[in-house]
This record gives sequence, structure tokens and C-alpha cells, in this order.
Amino acid sequence: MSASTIASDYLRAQEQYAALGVDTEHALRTLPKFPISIHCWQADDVGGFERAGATLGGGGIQTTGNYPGKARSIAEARQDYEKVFTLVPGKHRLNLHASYGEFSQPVDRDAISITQFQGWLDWGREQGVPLDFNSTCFSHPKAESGFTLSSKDAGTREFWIEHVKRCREIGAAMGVQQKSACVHNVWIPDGAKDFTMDRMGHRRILAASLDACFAEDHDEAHLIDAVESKLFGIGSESFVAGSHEFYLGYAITRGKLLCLDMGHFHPTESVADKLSSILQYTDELLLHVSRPVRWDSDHVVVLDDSIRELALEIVRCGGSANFRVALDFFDASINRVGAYVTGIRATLQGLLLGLLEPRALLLEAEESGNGFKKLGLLETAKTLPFGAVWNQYCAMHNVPAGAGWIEEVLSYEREVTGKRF
Ligand code: RNT
Ligand code: ZN
Repeated sequence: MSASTIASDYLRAQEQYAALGVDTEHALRTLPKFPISIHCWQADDVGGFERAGATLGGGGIQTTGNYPGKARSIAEARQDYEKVFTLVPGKHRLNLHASYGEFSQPVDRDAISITQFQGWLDWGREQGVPLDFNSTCFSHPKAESGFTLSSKDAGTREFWIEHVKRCREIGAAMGVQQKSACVHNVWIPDGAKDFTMDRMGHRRILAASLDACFAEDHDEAHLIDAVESKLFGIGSESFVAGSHEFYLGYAITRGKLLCLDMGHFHPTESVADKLSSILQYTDELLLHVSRPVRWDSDHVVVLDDSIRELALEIVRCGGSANFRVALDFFDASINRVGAYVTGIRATLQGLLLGLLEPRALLLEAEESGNGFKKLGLLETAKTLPFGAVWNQYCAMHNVPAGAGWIEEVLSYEREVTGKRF
């Protein structure tokens, strides 16, 4: 798309939005306040780099597909992330899993330290990309029983408590070096396939283990701990220790950040509707933006109704002051760099739509009891020239507008990912 077409389309769009009281310039200035925490794990199907050829093992999560071109080393993964950064507008973050450290020799999960992540920090500094972090409580022999922090086996439990403590230290060290707090998220796979006689016992153990993990105080300017709930997983269909209610209570009583993953609820539940409820009791929420298709399938995020609703609610409920937006999807059946770019652009587009909502008029209609006017405005907003504002945003950030990014991904495939065997 030519620069002049983008500019003139934008001016016309700006007028149409202004007619409904929306300041597009304000929206374009506000969108960069949402750095997206880009998950490292779409590049290599959640395998990690602890050993050569490592793959996702257990944990109730699953990648499907074997499209060629997956990153086989940290160098290849970084090359892919760097390509992604050139195709998405704005500055973002990279969300690392503990299994993505640089291991010149084997180091078990209860012994990792910043040493294995210094290279990532140096790379992040060069890229201008701060890091977030995740404990990795799956793909490990000590997770094979299906229980980690809620295990009744003291040895197993202590191993994972030590792992999480180490991850918090790593996260805090990252926060210090990058001068931006590292969000460290804990998700555990714990649960059971069938009837569980002692839900109470496992959950009591889980609360105690988490308290042990979080016993040491780290400065919030460096480290922010988050906990992520789940409804069920493959092999944990009947019982999940870290359920929504469990972590809702835990996060509120312990002052932790609650993470809501869009795939971790009943398919008919609206995650968007939960935001304003939970924010009555917490200051902030972490979101794992994903696209569940029938189940927690972690499909690539697209601009569908669920992401639009979520993004609208994010903006309506305080925006970047109250939300941290992270991504969580992994599709091994399509071009992985393309998967990243699709999902990141869709998430940003959702947020831009939220920022372009004719909020003042909608609120006025609602508060004056004019339900028809509200509906009419909502319908009108759907056909406003949003694409012109999005293209302008891409042009401002020197990334391809329109469909230009698709060809860029395909040429990267021809030159780079397609040559990986
Ligand atoms: C699993 C959780 C978790 C993982 C990542 C890899 O269901 O969503 O966030 O996807 O830690
Ligand atoms: Zn998640």
C-alpha cells in the first residue's frame, strides 16, 4: 500500500470517527501502552532447549501438526522472533519458559539460575525487548505422576518448590537488569483423569506449596508473581488442583497477579465478563490471549468475537493500567512465524477497536435509558473504517500495512524456515 493512500484513507477515517466523538489520534497514541508479552513457545512447539530434540511431554497440553520449519535451536528461535518483530507494530516483550535456557551442560530444574538466561537478557537488551518468565512444571520425569506442587510425595513437591523459587530469582534478576518488572507466571498441570477422593488434600497441599514458593519477598519493581488457573487438560479431565476458584482466592488473599487464559473456562463462559468482577478485588490482571476451538486447543488468535469482546472490556475497565496482555497459542500445523504475526496483529487490532469505541455516546445512551440508540451506535461502530486507522498505525511503526506482511512471512519461509530439516 502506498504511503499516500494510507495517509488519505486515514484522514477520511479520522473524520468519520470524530463524528461519533472518537479521537483516532488519541487511540494511536494509546495503543503502544499495551506491550504484548509474546510467548516464546510457538516457535518450537513448546519443546524448549534443555536437551537437543526436546519435545513437549505431558502436562495436559498438546501441539498438533508437523509443519516444516520449527526452530531447532535458540539461535533459530531468536532469528524467528526478530522476524516477527519486524512485522508487528510497536515494542513488545518476550515471555520465556524456564525450559528455554541456554544449557551448555545439563542442569536440572531445581538448580537453574540466571546463568542460563543471561544470553537471553543480553539479546533482549539489544532488541529493546524486556523479558517475562514462566516456571516449567511439565515435560519432566518428576511431573509424570500428574502432580507437581500439589503432589503428596514430599520429594516431588520439594523439587518443584525449589524450581519455582529459582524461577522467581531468575525473574527478579531479569527485572533488575532490564529495569522493567518481570512477570513470572506459574501454571502447573496437576490433576487427575478420574475420580479424585482427596481434592481437599491436594488443594491444601497446593496452597502450602505456593506459600513456600513465594515466601521470599522480591521487590515488585523487579518481579511480579502470577498464578494461572485451568479447567481441565488431557489426562486431567476430572480434577484440576489449580482451578479458577482456587487461584482466585489465592491471588486475592496473597496479593498475587491472577492470570486468566481464554482457553481455561467452559466454552460458553465469557472471559471478558470476568474482568470487571475480579478487578473489584485486585488491581491488575494478566491475560493469556488464546483461541480455544471446542476445547483448550490453543489455536492461533484471530480477530473473532471473543477477542473483540475481551479487548473492548480491557479498554472499558482501565486499559493498560489494569491489564497485562500475554499470548498463549501454539499451532504446529502452519507456518509458525506466520502464526505469531497473525495472533499478535489480531490482538493489537482488538485493542485498537477497543480504543476506537464511541464510548461517550454509548454511555450517554445507556445512562439515559435509550437502549435502541445504544444498539444503533454499536452497530454503526462495526462498519466504521477501522482498517484505515490500523494501516496508519502500521505505517507509523514502519511495519507492513494491508496484506504486505503475508508475503514477508512467505519469503522468510522460502529463505529461512523452509530450509530447516
Ligand atoms: C497450559 C497453560 C500454560 C501453557 C504455557 C506453555 O494450559 O495455558 O500457560 O500454555 O505455560
Ligand atoms: Zn496459558
